[in-house]
Amino acid sequence: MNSRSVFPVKTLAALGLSAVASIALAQAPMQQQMQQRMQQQNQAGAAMAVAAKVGQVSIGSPWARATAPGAAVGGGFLMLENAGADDKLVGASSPVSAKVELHSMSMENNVMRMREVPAIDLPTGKRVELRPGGLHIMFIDLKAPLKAGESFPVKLRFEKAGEVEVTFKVESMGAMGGPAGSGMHQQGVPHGAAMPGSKN
Ligand SMILES: [Cu+2]
Repeated sequence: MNSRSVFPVKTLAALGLSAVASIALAQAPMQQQMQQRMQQQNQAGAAMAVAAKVGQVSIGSPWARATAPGAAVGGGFLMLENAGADDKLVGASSPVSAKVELHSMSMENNVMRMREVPAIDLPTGKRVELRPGGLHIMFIDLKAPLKAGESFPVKLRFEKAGEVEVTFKVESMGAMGGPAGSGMHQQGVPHGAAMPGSKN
């Protein structure tokens, strides 16, 4: 994954955050490790288990993390592969929550912060991974807790490829997803709030 898809430059500029984000990126070893691992995975070219396809965009391993009783928000993750012309994930909706947003997560002053992004770039021929600690789908104002073992539908909307409904499987609260899940146990970040960064 390249840095452009992790931190869409246009988005950051629009928010007036480019300088802050650049500094945070340079000073965030955790973020660098995650990017290196993602690059390794892409280079390895491991086949993605395709859960759904719309146009030239394939969706792999959609999952969400279980939430505690009373939690207002939950995180959703998946992989996207775009075999067509450049496209973008521009939105999502689901019956499990009042609202669904696309979020990025980054280190700022040694604090993990997440914020809404208007779109997630899907460059042609690239795999983009939404995962804990990085880009993710955020279910806001959950109507009920997400329980491990259950699944629920999410409609994804792409700028060019259009809409597709995908089934998200709910994994345990500590799940990092995928065989290469990092040792970073970071969960339950309140929406719009900050949490301490790595303890090293
Ligand atoms: Cu979020």
